[in-house]
Amino acid sequence: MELDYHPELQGLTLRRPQLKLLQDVPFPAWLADNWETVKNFQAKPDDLLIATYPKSGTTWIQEIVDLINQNGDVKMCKRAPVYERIPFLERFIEKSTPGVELIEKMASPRVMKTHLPIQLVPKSFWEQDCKTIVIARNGKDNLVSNFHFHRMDIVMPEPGNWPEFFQKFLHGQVSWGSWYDHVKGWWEAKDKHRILFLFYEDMKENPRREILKVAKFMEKVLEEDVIEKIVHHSSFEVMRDNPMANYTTFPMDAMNHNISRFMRKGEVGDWKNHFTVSQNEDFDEHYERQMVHSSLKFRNVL
Ligand code: PPS
Repeated sequence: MELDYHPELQGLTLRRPQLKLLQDVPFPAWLADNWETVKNFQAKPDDLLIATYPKSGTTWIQEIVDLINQNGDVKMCKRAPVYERIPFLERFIEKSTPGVELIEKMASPRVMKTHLPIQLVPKSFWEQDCKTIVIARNGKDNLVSNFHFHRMDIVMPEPGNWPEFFQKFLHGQVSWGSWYDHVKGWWEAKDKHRILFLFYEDMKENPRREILKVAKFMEKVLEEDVIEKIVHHSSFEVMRDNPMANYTTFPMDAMNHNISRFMRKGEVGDWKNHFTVSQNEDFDEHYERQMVHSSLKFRNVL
């Protein structure tokens, strides 16, 4: 594992943050405490925003977008870790450059990621009519991935044990709030702004088809051999073994891959290895109530 990419961060004594409410949505304290900076972020018209609920396939889309922008030049895509090539807008970690500052130093056209729910996205993105790529993942797998991520990433609040985290997730008492509100909010916004809405399950089913949708949205025309390269280099196995895509360049005292790898399984349906029969019934019943009025449909949920 690469450990010296961020010498300034080695030996940090990071403590897990508390959750703090911001307009009724819970966030890690490091974000809530820096909210004004995020809120006042100035977007530019050619900015591309990748917006997701955490653990929905954000990094996957980041890698694909960068591969498209670099016309499949894999070496160029290894110029820096993915979180520096495409910074996280609302990230504020002790001693490291805030996401906003990384973005401000970038040349246009800039690409950045956010996990913000639609109602909290800085208004400059809409004033500038920026494009946004959203990827959503079925709630059950999202819950499982989120649980393991909380275990390994110290900058996330304490997850508790599996049954505890399960309940917190269902009731939206986790960072970036309710999965239901988040996905429904972005789904409803998709016809009002320039938004491409993708599903993790579709990407798994046919990555080539979804990559072509992304390229079209970015107004890029790709040669056949470039498409092949992008499909290959954005596959789970290749990204898992690529230090510039798999977060192993991040200091171990922030993300501990011995507890759970960032690139953990990358599958659809892993929830079946975690949910008890009664948890599954609880989830389905809750899901039904939350989603009854929405036209948003996920596969592999029930
Ligand atoms: S984060 O921290 O919110 O940015 O995480 P995010 O990137 O959204 O989600 C991480 C999960 O996505 C899986 N992943 C992939 N799946 C399939 N193919 C590719 N290429 C890929 N890249 C990342 C990653 O393994 C996490 O899911 P789980 O289920 O935990 O394995």
